[in-house]
Amino acid sequence: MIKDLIKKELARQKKVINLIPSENYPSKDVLRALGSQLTSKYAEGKSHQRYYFGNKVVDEIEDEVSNLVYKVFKISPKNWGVNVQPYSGSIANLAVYLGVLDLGDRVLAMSLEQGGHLSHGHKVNWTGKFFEFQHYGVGRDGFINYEEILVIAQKFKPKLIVCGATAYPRIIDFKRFREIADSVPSTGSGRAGALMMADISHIAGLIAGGVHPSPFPYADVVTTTTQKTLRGPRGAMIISRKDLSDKIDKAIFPGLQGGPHLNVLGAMGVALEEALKPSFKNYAEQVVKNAKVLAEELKSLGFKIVTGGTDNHLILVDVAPLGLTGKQAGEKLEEAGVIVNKNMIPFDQRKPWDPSGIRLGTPAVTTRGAKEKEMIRIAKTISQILK
Ligand code: DSN
Repeated sequence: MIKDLIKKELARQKKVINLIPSENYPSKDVLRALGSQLTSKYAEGKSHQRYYFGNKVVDEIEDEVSNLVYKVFKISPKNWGVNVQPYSGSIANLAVYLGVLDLGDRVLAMSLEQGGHLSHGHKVNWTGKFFEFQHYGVGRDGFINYEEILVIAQKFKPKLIVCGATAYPRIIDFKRFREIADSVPSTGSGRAGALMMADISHIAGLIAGGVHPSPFPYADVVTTTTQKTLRGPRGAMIISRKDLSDKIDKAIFPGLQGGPHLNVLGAMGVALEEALKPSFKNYAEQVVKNAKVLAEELKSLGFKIVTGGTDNHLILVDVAPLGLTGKQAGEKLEEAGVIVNKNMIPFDQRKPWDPSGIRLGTPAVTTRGAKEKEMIRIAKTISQILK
């Protein structure tokens, strides 16, 4: 029975060391909200403008979740609109494109192969089919090369520049992206400058905890999932400049979605309340400290770390020098109870199904209380297993 399989999965989760950087363990309160009666209500439409009745309490919940978003990211409702209804990050990103662009418009984003995301216009993703994407990557050293992006942007003249990544271990310079977006020359039809969207799905919790710079002083739109470093349920949100938010809201509903998943929305609110506590700041700080120690320790054990280290919660390891592929390394680690994901490394000659790297992260183990001492043990364990 499914309930037995859920118990089995819980037992697995308790037994392993989870180093997947996009996973985390939400609190019991978040889980309770997810499993609450909120799941049974329909609330199509925006708060206070619903197509169903019986939504007085739900309106209060959605309003409060939005208020919490403003508080957590220290932004004002005067300048920003918040949509907490997207079912996932991919839908949120697609909704932004559909809201602010016309089909076929040009977008510049980070390539999946060098750290981006499928929904940043990969050719197998609908975002890549609906719009004309060009991609930037990283330099040979693994760092984003802003000069190169500037050159591409000047030539390509995108209407939107997307920044944000799923496999980039360094600080993202949002100010620099703003400058690049502002420098995009006119296309001839009068438009100069590009919109800037920051997909902060991986680092939202770090931004909330004050350990990564915020995109809000610079971006026009920010999207994020809520289940990663933010430690909430599987869901997403879009925060956009006031003059853009109406079109984006319409792209979510009725454009792409039906009724919001209110249990997720409630759970998101609980996670945001938790993110406002001083203990969350400590958590975010510890996530980064742990990642730095893990990277340093692996390096001292002879591992090849992309960019030589990390500024955030994740580490990319090139396992080719060990005579292994990412798939082989991941399988060996799983056999020993250490869970990672295989990942392309910049300029990888191998394919995504069996690339040259693995991606490690500290959000989940930090939630379980791991500190620097444990990270040193984990690095040694990884080394023993892979060597
Ligand atoms: N799949 C997520 C990750 O692991 O980074 C991004 O959607």
